[in-house]
Amino acid sequence: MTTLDAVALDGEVAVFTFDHPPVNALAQPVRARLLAAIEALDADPGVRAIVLIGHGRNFVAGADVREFDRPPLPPYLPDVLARVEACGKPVVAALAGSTLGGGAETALASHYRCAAGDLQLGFPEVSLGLLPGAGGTVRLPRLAGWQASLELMTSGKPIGIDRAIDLGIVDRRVDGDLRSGAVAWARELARAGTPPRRVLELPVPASRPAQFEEFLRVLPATARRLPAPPRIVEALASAAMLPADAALARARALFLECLASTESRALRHLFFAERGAVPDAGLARPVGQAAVLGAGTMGSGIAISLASGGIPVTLIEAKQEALDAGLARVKSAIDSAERKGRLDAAEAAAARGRVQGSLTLAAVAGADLVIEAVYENMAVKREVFGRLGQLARSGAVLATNTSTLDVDAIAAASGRPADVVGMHFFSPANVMRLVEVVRGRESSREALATAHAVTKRIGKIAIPVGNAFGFVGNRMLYAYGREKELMLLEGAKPESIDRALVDFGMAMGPNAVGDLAGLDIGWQVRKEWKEKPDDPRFYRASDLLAELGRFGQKTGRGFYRYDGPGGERTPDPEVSELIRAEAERLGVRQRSVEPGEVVTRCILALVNEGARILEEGIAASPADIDVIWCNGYGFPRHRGGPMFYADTIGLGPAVEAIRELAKLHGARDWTPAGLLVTLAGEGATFGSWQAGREGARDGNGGRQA
Ligand code: T1G
Repeated sequence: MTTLDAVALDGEVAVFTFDHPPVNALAQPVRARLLAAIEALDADPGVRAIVLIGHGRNFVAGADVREFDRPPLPPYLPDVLARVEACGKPVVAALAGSTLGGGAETALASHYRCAAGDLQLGFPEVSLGLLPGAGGTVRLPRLAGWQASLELMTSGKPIGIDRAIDLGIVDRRVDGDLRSGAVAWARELARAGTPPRRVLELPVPASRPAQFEEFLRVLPATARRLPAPPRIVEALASAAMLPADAALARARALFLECLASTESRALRHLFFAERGAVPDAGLARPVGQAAVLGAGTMGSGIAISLASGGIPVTLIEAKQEALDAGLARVKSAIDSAERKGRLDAAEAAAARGRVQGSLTLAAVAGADLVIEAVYENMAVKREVFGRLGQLARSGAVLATNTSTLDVDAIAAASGRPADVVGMHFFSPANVMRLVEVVRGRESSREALATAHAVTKRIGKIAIPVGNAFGFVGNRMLYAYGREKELMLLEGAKPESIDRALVDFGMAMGPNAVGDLAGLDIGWQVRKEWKEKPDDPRFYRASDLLAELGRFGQKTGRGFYRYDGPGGERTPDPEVSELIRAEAERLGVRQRSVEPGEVVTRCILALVNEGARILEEGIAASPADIDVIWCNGYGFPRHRGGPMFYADTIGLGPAVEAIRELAKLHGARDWTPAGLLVTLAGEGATFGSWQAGREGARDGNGGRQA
């Protein structure tokens, strides 16, 4: 597309269209086209006003994030936007859909802004470890004030048209055709001789220097520790204190500091890793109706996700009271989503209307997709799939939500294993965005593609995994947990282990997570787990507490006590005493365990197990493992996931550290994975290894399901 292609004349009004699929990102060619167009139109006597508009449903979703990992190419966005603002004729930005980051900054550099009702305007740079680097921190406050600018840029959350108008960012709403509405307004401005209104020339709103320190102080500690949020506040404070040019230069310098940070590289890595294409998308079968077996916590959570995602669902249970409880959970979750504005009234009503209950398994007959979420027991699941294989219509996809059991054994019971896949949702299923889509030995590409497509359709992230004990996430969790359990026996307190990992960035410590999920769950799984390591210390602390009925939050006691007035979590010295006695019985000498050791052992256990999983092909890429751990297990996003993190510490040092741990704790758990040793030996990274494989694969046809 040439500059001329991007420009159309409508009388004395020129319309520049951003047309760069899929989201009109401001890639280098787009920036060059915009700059050339503005210079040409500004000099063209026949043009008296300019409209900027996006092709398709979005205005502009920001800079092209892919370019941030390459050497920067001119023209640079700040310069392009300075030229837009300097234009001698009114520039009207016609906004719709995603108007984000550099797209919002382009709107602010324009002289007037109108928008359609579906506007989503925001500054999501912070979620990429960045800050608005093209003048947004200097222009936005001149329209919206300091507080709103601080909130918009540190939260990254978009706002709708009403709020954008209230804040003075958008001047007017256009109902009906946005383009003709914008052109009409631009013509009106031109004929009225209305001069350009440059935001940088607007007065700087009054501010209190303390205002910025105060805002920083109330930011969550986790945000304050990251590079971007404090720099956003500093860039805004500079805009309050310095002349515009100096403030723009300061913001650019802070932007470049963020861009070079490991945290931003990690977040950009996850941005693209979470947006992988649906494998074999063309093979996916249509899903107009779904059924969920089991209305427990997982089943009802899955039903909520399907219904909120637009898919009618029948929730099936054996007993009336269980069904009623499940339907009540569905209703209250949709009600709360409406209260919190995640669904508007119409969407909430539609979602409620899509859920119905049934007490007969035969109700699956009308479903294109059946998701089983019954009790985690092989015999129970095989019995259910035996009947499902008979009752479900041919071509229907049969998914099991098992988190640890053998999908092939379950599939075999159905008599139609090609239609069977695993769809491993994470609790709470209506909140957690991750689904491990498990390919069984005989799962068909159609069935897998259907599971991936439905997962994306309901707004979740589908990651393909192989059928092995614990698939990817839980298998790595066992290695991570193995180390924390050993350190408990070696003398570390549950709360100090959790503190060390939370300080590393984990959303929650493993002992608190155990109490939340219920220590009885893992205990049951381990009792059925035939191949578990033959080591009396293996998960001995958790099993001991479970044997004593300390299941965690659900019994008021687990690794912590929850029986205080507010039910808040408090350390329980009795637990350390119970574990000390058990350690003595097992002959484990207790000692002090430093936080650094906790992090090293738990995180390297993840990395090493992740490498083994890649060797076995249970995960398709290191990036997939990172997405699983950041979306399913609370691994810190600013560290990019376990495999990306390993690349940041270096695979050589990681292998050395693992070999040191082998000397201290034995080679059984601490033999470095072959892949890790190979890559370390080559001075390579998981990232370069993946890129090499993708390069080879793209040579022969994309991501395997
Ligand atoms: N750059 C490059 N590719 C992008 C992109 C971007 N900004 N946004 C989306 N894509 C690709 C994405 O990888 C996927 O590709 C496809 O578009 C569809 O995306 C200077 C520094 C706009 C709300 O952070 O939030 O501006 O997988 O699956 O669900 O100050 O994409 O098909 O090959 O997400 O409809 C700030 C990021 C950049 C917005 C659409 N902007 N994008 O959601 O589709 S930094 C952002 C989104 C910046 C300035 C700073 C969402 C969306 P593929 P998708 P979607």
